[in-house]
Amino acid sequence: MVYENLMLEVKDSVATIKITRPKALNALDTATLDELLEVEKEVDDNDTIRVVIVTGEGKAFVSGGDIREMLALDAVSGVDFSNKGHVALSSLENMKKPVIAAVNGYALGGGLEIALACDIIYASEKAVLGLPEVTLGVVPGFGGTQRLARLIGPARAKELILTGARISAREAYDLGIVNKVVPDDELMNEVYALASKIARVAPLAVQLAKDCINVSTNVDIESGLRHEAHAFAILCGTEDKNEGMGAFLEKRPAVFRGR
Ligand code: DAK
Repeated sequence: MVYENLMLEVKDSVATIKITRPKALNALDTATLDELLEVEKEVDDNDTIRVVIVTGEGKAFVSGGDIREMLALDAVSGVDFSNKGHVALSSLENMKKPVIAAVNGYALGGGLEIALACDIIYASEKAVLGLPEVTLGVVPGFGGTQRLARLIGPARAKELILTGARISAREAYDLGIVNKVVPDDELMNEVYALASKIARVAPLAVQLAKDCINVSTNVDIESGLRHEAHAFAILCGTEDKNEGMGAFLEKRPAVFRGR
């Protein structure tokens, strides 16, 4: 598949999706949301890929929803735009494979919302993050009010969202939004190192561990524990579980095949 507003690179079982719409600092218009949904499917369906990285080209990760396009929306086209955004970001959050956001620069509005739908966020020390939608007369519409409040608690989420403040990567780290802040020129190396670590362990176990943690944010503890038990039981039926435990006992490195 050929994309106009993003690039897909696959290397050593790690896929990198780079959003490349420099004329609007990688802002999300309808065409980019469509492509994002397509590439998510392509990557999730490809069994050779174990880990996914999402990043942006140039000085922005993603500068938000496309303000020019949103200004022109009416009630009917607004529903389409809104649905596309929700589908693309929910699908990102629910990808089987783990997704790392490499926040290389501005991650504002829909940009931060994309990062929040990823599993782990590493940020350049130059990155600027925020949900400035109230400064434009709207609310975060791609899940930001829900995901940020669950991640850092309602009071801290309200302080950010109700002011529309832009914060540094270090402040985002202190709030618990970002996992790690790294020097700008080391961001991709650090992210690849993390991706490689995850790519080396049992892929089905990684996928189900991600799924269990995602479920944990939406259900009571008893339901979550039942889900975890089922995941464990499924993994007991895999070749990788026999390989992992067998390799440990035979004192050799395990070779996981995702079966
Ligand atoms: N949309 C469209 N164009 C954008 C853009 C954006 N979000 N951000 C930047 N650009 C364009 C600029 O207009 C400019 O275009 P030209 O003038 O060259 O044609 C070009 O990118 C370069 O931008 P600047 O000249 O402004 O570059 P600077 O380095 O000076 O500043 C900046 C960078 C990122 C600080 C600044 O561009 C900026 O503040 N951008 C806007 C950031 C922002 O407010 N983002 C939040 C957007 S609102 C919903 C779903 C989603 C949403 C809402 C509802 N529903 C489901 C209902 C989401 C809303 C948002 O994300």
